[in-house]
Amino acid sequence: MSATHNALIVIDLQNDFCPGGALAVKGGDDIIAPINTLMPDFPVVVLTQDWHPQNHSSFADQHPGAAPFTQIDMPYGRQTLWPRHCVQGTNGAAFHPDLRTDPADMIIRKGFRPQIDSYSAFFENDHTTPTGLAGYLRDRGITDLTFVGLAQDYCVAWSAMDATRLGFAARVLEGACRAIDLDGSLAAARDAMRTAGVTLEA
Ligand code: VGL
Ligand code: ZN
Repeated sequence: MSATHNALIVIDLQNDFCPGGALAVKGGDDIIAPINTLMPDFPVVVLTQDWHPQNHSSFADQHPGAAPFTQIDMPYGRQTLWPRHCVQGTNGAAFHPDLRTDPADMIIRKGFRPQIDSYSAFFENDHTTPTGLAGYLRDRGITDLTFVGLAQDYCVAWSAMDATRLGFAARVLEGACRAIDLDGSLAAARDAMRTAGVTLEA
């Protein structure tokens, strides 16, 4: 895997997505040691960080009467409402303390605009507004991406599907991901990823 055109993309390994966090993913911290072990195999390592302002529109508490894990219509499409999580500068938004961050060449933040969510590392949820990650990877000659992290059925899946749409080869190491699995969202995401040409590996 040390071929110079490969990058490891570690999605949202932050305290709020790990047990005890505001939007905890079951077993989210189980994948940290394996991910740390993978890092030296890749010439480029990128970490993403969900990074929301206090008044982010994906928070259920910004919509009077709305409960977390329900959906609303936003100008860019359907949006699931989440418990308040990964607020900029809080401990919940920090990387899990066991995650190695020194090997990362690049840390990209997303979801910082109040009016739009950003699951993907490449585009906000309008599928149009870029984060800049594609340009960074292309400038570095990267063609093949390996995705790990949280949550497999949201930010990992949306990132991997955008990667194939952008012309990168994309694979997801499922053993190094954990899912929220809301109403069958993991099965749906796995089907959608396969249809998009993402390789799912154990
Ligand atoms: C995520 C829901 C809300 C994720 C981020 O990292 O998968 N999910 N914000
Ligand atoms: Zn979020």
